Amino acid sequence: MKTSRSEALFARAQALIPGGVNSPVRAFRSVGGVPRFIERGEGSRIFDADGNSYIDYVGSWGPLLLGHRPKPVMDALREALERGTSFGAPTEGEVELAELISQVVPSMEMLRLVNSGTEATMSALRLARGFTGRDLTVKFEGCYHGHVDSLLVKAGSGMATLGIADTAGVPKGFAETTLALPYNSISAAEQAFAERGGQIAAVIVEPVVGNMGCVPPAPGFLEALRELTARHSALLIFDEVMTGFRVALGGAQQRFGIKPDLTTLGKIIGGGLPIAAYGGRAEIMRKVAPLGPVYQAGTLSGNPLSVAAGLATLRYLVAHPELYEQLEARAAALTAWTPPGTTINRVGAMFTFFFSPDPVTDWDSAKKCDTARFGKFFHFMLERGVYPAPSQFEAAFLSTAHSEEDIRYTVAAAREFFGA
Ligand code: KE4
Repeated sequence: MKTSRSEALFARAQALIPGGVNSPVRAFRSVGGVPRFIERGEGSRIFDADGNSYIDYVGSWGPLLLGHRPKPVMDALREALERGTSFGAPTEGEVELAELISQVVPSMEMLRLVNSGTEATMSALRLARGFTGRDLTVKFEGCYHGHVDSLLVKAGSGMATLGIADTAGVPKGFAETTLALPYNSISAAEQAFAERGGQIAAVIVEPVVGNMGCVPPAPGFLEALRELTARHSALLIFDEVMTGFRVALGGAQQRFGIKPDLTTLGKIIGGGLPIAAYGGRAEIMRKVAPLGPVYQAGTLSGNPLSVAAGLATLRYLVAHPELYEQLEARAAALTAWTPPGTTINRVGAMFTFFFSPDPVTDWDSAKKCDTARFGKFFHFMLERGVYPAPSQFEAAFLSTAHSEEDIRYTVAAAREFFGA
């Protein structure tokens, strides 16, 4: 496969941009090789600077549930561009998008639009602290909620010991406001609340994890978090930036029947443009400026282009609920065969092939994967025009644009790898 243009572009990029990329996972560091510089996308495919085409299972890391350049979104953007790009003032589209999100995710009685998932989770945490008057946050190892200072932590030694910064640049004091617990461990959550319940402002959780690879909640786990937070007057925050509108129209909270106090959304609600949201019980959201004492702001929050793309995407999904059955069926077909020595986790149209023969239910079991063998699999598939997520610890995503032929071709290539 010719990659000379990607190689040349990568060399130029690295001269000015750290790692040559604007987000670390794109650098292929864990799988090696040269990242492909993508020129365009169409439907289920992306096309790189050397003219190679790939069946795309990254989908911009989740936003492109309708595939690349879906007509409703392209038409809405062209129409919005005729009216301008940004006004720094309220617009009708923001009201319509807020109404639509609240209609589909009824736990979000009120919500605020922001520009990235990180902004959404950072704002939700600040709001939870402002509402409860408490400082501590509980998160789970292997979950990622954006590059929020206090959330870039790893677990302390004991179950309920305070977090330790997992990156340079985060003050010890920030890291120590977070408890990092094992995902799917009800006992660890119970112990943390037994020891520090009165100090915990919120539990933030990926209700289906995408960021250690796809890991579903164990039966009873989310229910236990709901009961524990309610009992201790802490807030339950569902980070549905990835699962929102993906694992069901109403997200994981609809699929699993749990009502969180706050929810963060992103990715799909922007149809590929920068947008995210946080929202929940009106009583809590009324604490947000200018109504209340918790400050949060953003120059391009609710900007007309992102809102137009988001509205077009969500209106299409609401009008075509049958797409979720199609996604379920095709994702099931893609993951029907479990290659030897691997474990497949899937919820709806997000999934991961783990290179481990054992179940993957949390970060401890995920990190046992043979990442070197994953890297070989990744490049084997890339050479055959299939673009998986370039890391064992990321979810892969199916879109409504992926055809049955795409699925057949992908499975055949994977069988060839394992056969070989
Ligand atoms: P952003 O700030 O990247 O828009 O969203 C952060 C975020 C928050 N919550 C969840 C559950 C997320 O999955 C993310 C971002 N997801 C990663 C994919 N692992 C984005 C890819 C990247 O970092 O480039």
